[in-house]
Amino acid sequence: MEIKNRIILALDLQTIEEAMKVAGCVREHIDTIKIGYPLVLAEGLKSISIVKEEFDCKVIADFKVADIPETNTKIADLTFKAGADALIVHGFVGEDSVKACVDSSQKFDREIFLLTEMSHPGASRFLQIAAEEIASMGVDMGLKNYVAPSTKLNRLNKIRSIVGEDSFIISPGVGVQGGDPNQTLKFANAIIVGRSIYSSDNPEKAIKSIINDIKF
Ligand code: O7M
Repeated sequence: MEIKNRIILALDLQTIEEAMKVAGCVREHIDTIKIGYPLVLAEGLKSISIVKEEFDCKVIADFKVADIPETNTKIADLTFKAGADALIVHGFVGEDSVKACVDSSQKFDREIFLLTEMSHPGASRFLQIAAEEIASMGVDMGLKNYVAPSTKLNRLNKIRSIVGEDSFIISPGVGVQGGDPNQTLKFANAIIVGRSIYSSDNPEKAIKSIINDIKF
């Protein structure tokens, strides 16, 4: 996936009006938006098509899908039917559950991202232990898109070494959670940024400052 300025906006607002306002402020600088539960639970799945139509952008649906295969299929089918270009899927649930989402993505000619390890401190207790095996499972399944944390660079580096240089890693945790854009982009293809942009008094200034800091 090509991502303008290597930045994905995490649009974790809870009204479509606020979401459109923030995305409108930064529209010149991005072409990929991540929409997750905060906006979709507040405003519905239609948020995906509303954002796509207004900003002519790619939408990654962050539903961290983690259920049995049959339920995953339903979730993925609904998400792709709603217009999402890609869906984020948890890896810890195992190959059959992930495959259900892969099959759905292929049916709709869309993509999935496999979530290997998470950025928050609590993830170190359970998910970190499984993360390398999750990444290896993704490789065995032929997957090319991954999510790995910017807040734990040694872990991000490790995941990169497992999935290989030709895989595409997107990395959350930059900014408020402590991750650094340049350090992260040594190992990841793109960063995911939410609050540093949407909670700023001036979202456009905030994104420009991140872009200026990134040494391409
Ligand atoms: O920049 P923030 O901290 O305001 O937002 C980060 C976004 O990335 C937010 O939408 C989180 O839900 C998401 N995220 C993480 O912060 N950590 C993770 O490990 C994984 C994700 C994510 O996007 O998962 C796919």
